[in-house]
Amino acid sequence: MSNFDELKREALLAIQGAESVVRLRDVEVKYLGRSGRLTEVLRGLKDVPENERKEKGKEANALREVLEREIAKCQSQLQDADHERKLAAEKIDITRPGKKHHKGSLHPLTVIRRDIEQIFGTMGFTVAEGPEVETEFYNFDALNIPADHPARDMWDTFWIKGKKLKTEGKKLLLRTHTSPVQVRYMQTHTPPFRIIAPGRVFRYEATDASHEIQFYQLEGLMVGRDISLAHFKQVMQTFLGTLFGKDMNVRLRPSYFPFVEPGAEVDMSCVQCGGRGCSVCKQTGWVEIAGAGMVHPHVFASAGLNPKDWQGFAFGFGIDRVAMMKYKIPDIRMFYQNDVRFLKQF
Ligand code: YSA
Repeated sequence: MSNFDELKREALLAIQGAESVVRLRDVEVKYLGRSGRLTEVLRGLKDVPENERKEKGKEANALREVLEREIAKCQSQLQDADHERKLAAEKIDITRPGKKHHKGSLHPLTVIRRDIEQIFGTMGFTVAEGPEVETEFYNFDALNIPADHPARDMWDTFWIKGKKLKTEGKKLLLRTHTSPVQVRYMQTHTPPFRIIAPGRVFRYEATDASHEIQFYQLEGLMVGRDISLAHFKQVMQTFLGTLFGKDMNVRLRPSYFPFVEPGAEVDMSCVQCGGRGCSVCKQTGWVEIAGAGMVHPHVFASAGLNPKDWQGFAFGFGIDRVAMMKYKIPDIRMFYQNDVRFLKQF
């Protein structure tokens, strides 16, 4: 059976010479595939004289088994070698410095708004909201500022041209303060209540280090049977003391807003110099932080509440200005420039 010996020798050489799994597969196809050399031999057995056929068939099958076994053995060796090579190539050097993944962060105005909401939350205040596109009625009239009132000049307004609200026949505007939320809330809720209303407001003003044309305010309102300015001062003291530290002092100065009587301006001791006097507080030791007062009877009336039954205080401050003091930021415009170098510090 020199044919079989020759075939075996040739096939074994080819198997041992295969340097990869792919090459080995080629060898397998060449000898054992459907048109492979040994397969052809097996197929040709039908033409072999009958007395030899059995013997040749046996030998051919034995050769097939040998080749299959050798191929399997060689395949497993090649796979092991492949695996080893891969492991060596992909070896992880755990001493190398890692890749830094930059994490996004909340905007400083969001951080401070959440902190402020949390502090007022501990005093029982809930959060209310109102629309940024407001009617002249809620932004002015309902707050005791009729069309011909000189106090309208206190707020430089972006009016929305050509739009009228059918129900009230009043012009639309971008709200100049969050005070309209007071009226909207009182119209739909029965006292006693205490709310804060943070939100975006708009003013037609020239910008500088402390003025933006759009910024954030936070309105506060507390109404009950016997709420007084003494309650207000304590609420402010607690709020500012928690946000800026226990040494913070608060004072009220008489002021004027059409929607409160009496009206007040709230000052806090300067965080920059601790009240000793510096350029931030213009050497006074105090920084103005909010407008406030006792809700005017006309405002109660325009919200449908009887001013003889209810009294309360309201206040409003600029969230941006509070954030500037808290984080010692010199220019309000930095909040809106989207400079990642600035934003990623928070
Ligand atoms: C007063 C009495 C109340 O009972 C209730 C609320 C108020 C506040 C009133 N609605 C108001 O808007 N007053 S204000 O015109 O003096 O603005 C309040 C605060 O907004 C200011 O103290 C300041 O912190 C901030 N602010 C005003 N104009 C700004 C500004 N912040 C940034 N850019 C501007 N252009």
